[in-house]
Amino acid sequence: MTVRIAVIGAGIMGADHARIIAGDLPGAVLQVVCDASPERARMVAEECGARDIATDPLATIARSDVDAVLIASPDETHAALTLAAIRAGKPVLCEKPLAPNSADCLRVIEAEMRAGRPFVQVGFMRRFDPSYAEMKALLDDGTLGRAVLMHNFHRNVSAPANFTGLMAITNSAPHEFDVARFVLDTDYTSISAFQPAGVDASRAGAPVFMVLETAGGQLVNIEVNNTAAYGYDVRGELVGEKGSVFLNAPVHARINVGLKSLERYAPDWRPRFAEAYRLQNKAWLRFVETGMPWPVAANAWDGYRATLTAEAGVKALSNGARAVIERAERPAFYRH
Ligand code: ISE
Repeated sequence: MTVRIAVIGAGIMGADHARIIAGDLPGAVLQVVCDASPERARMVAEECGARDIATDPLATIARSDVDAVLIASPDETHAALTLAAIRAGKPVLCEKPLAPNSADCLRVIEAEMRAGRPFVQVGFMRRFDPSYAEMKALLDDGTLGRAVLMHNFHRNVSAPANFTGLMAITNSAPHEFDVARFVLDTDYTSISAFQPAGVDASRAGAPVFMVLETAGGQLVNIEVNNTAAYGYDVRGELVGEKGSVFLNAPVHARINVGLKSLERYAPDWRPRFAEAYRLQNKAWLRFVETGMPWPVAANAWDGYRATLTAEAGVKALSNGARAVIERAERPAFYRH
């Protein structure tokens, strides 16, 4: 059976997902590209050979010729569209964040649990990145000993046009919130957030530095700098009692010119995490086909924990004080 997928939102990520579905996902077909702008939907649909375009997301989710839905529309629409997909009984891959506020994430969790089976995968694609996967494997097999620290850097060339100052915490940092929690297999207990003196916190892209404490006793620090200018640069180091492991970005060439040796940076996250997106979408397709969530994939509970952490981060930055992150038992429904 071929899975007919609707992509909702034809911006940067929607277009990227449409390309993966059309070109790299045997067993799936790009049925509809839906966007508020019909021109944008048409452009992506034509490039990727989609069967149809649409402008109404709810009507698209309800279509009988759509089996599964990939949501890549603006953050504030994610929860409502995910809820609509659950109501329609259709599996969803929702780009991160699941919702910008934790109350909406809880609504999704309640709806999914009420529906009695998992429908939602959240687009925390770094879990599928081979460099994070190796980091986690080295921790899990004991090579590194007990984990004590995880350092994270997250730099963009410039802030996207729709960014606000706090989106460093609510939109960019959730990647680290999720992947560090996944690698360390723990939850956070607190977060502190700082900005360099003289930085206007409302300026889109203003750097933020965060320190999180985990239930396992580790410290996790995260720098997000969305106006780093020189390139897209994500770095990480996991430090254990017996050793440490750095992430390496995939770099395919070294250029020697003018008495210099250079490696290029990607202009944004898509080339850096191309393999992670591909593996994530393949795992989602298996989930759609079998109804069984892929063990590595982020679910709605993980989406909720990332948003809860972001909310505490925003509070910590505005109060200048360490914010406690409420602990909660993962429901049995999400233990897979
Ligand atoms: C952006 O919104 C993303 O979602 C990307 O995955 C991330 O790497 C980037 O820094 C964010 O700004």
